[in-house]
Amino acid sequence: MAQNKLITLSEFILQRQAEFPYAKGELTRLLHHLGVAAKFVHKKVSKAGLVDILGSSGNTNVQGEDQKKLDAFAHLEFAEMMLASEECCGIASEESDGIICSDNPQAKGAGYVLCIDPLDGSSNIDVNVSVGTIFSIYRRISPRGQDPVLEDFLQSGARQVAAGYIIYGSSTMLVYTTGAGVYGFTLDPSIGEFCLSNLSMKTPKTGNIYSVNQGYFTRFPQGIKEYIKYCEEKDDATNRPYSLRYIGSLVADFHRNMLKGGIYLYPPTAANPNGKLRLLYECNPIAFLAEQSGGKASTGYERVLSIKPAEIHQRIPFVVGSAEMVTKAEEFLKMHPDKD
Ligand code: P6P
Repeated sequence: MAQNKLITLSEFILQRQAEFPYAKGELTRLLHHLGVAAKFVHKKVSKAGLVDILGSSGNTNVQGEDQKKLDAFAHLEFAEMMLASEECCGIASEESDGIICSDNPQAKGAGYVLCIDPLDGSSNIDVNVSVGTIFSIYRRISPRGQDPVLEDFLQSGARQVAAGYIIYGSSTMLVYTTGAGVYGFTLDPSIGEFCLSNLSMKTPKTGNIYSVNQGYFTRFPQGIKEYIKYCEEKDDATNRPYSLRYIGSLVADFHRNMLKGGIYLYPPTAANPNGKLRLLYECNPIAFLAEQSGGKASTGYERVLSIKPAEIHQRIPFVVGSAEMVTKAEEFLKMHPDKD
């Protein structure tokens, strides 16, 4: 029987290079460097309990959140590796207030910018629950040869040329899209390579899993409350009640729902009228993957990928997953408009 040929990430990207809109090898090198940085972060995450990398760094990040040591490590690892690739001229990171550029003239001449959440769900690190890196890549608008400008990062999500995540879970996987489907690679630590494991990932049209922080139920808009009640009601014809699965790590919840079918919701509350998740480096890349795998991503009212960002750390309400489930949630929000 033919041995299934092992296809590494680098080999796959090269094979598919012809499909990239700008097949000059630049995006190939960018994705390759991303994979290398992911291996370094994997190494630290996989033995976090054994090295002095757990716990708080003692700093708070620009979001005012406690910055974990591993957050800071992952941020530096990806920032240095991506700028060193000389294909990325600047980075917008959850862990940095402003844009990160390089003094290297080669990097200034690069054609891409990166938006990244270096380690999402980091509050889970100390309790050994899956965490993830989320990334989004755009072609720069500003001319090459100078530092990037804010406009390079404030492009709508529909203009992403690549996006994906690395999930550091029972195995470490890199999942990405360049707009021609979603592909998953599993890290084989014995050879240090990400190997193709999921060809053309598809989100089931519907499912019976809903992911939301039920503890905030009383603070949600009426339409979300009604949708959650709908998920909890018994109805054999529509396979309800659904199961509530909420890991507290967007990448882990999204990855499971993409494979099995399901919906993830991070709604607005009075205290956080735009929700918690960031548009540039959480919602847009996940929305690109969702749509490329046949799913759907909205704020509950509008398509995420159509939003023109106003600032790099902008937050939006987020509903993502199986297309029919997201549509149903949107219908409840329409039926129960928020009282002003
Ligand atoms: P809460 C992690 O901080 C994160 O950004 C997502 O990964 C996760 O789904 C969500 O926030 C958890 O937030 O408020 O429910 O603890």
